[in-house]
Amino acid sequence: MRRHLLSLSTLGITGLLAGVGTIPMALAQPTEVIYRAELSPLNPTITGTDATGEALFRISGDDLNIQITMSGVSPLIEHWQHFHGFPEGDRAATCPTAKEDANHDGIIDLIETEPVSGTTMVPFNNDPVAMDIPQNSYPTAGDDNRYFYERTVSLKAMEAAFAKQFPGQQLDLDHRVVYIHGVPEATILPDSVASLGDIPAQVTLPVACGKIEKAGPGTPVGGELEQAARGTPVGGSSS
Ligand SMILES: [Cu+2]
Repeated sequence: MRRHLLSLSTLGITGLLAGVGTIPMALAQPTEVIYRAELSPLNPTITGTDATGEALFRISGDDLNIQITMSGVSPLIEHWQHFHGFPEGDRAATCPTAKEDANHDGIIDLIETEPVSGTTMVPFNNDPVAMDIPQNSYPTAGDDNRYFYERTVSLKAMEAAFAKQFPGQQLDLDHRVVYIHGVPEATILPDSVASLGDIPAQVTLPVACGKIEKAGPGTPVGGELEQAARGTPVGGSSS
């Protein structure tokens, strides 16, 4: 009987040790969390093209890697791009539909997006953490109507800058929407198209939007669109 008890406890300790042994192994592998937005065209009658693309947010340790791949955007101009959301409460932003064209001019301008999308929050320019929106370091599309944008920022620095600007809010990526803006300066827009302050409406006109969602395991990332936007020749010869 005594021997039996002893052997049980020995087994218990062995099992415990085996369990402890696996924990450091699991921690050693930093897990990547991925959020993704599929961007659909807005105001295609103005742009004359369907601006589509993908935004990816990869979080690994303190790295927040942001990649935005667009095609069908107006060429050779800078495209402002941000995530928008609600600065109060925990309401999730959504992309506008035709219903949001409040003044029925056939165009969804930036101001008309606010009831469903909230406000401009984080810029995807040279320095997202600076959170400086009206600034000319956004990506410029090539003459093939495409661009690829990528930045890696410190997640902690981004969260701190965000909390400072929007007290009580967290990044909450899956409550936000990504917007791509911009048509050429010469684009004629009716006076009914509103913008922000004295920024020309051509700069802020939304051309694509996508809701950010947490990507499940096995979600394809960096697909054909990204490859196409990078200009990788398909079946052709590289110079
Ligand atoms: Cu925006």
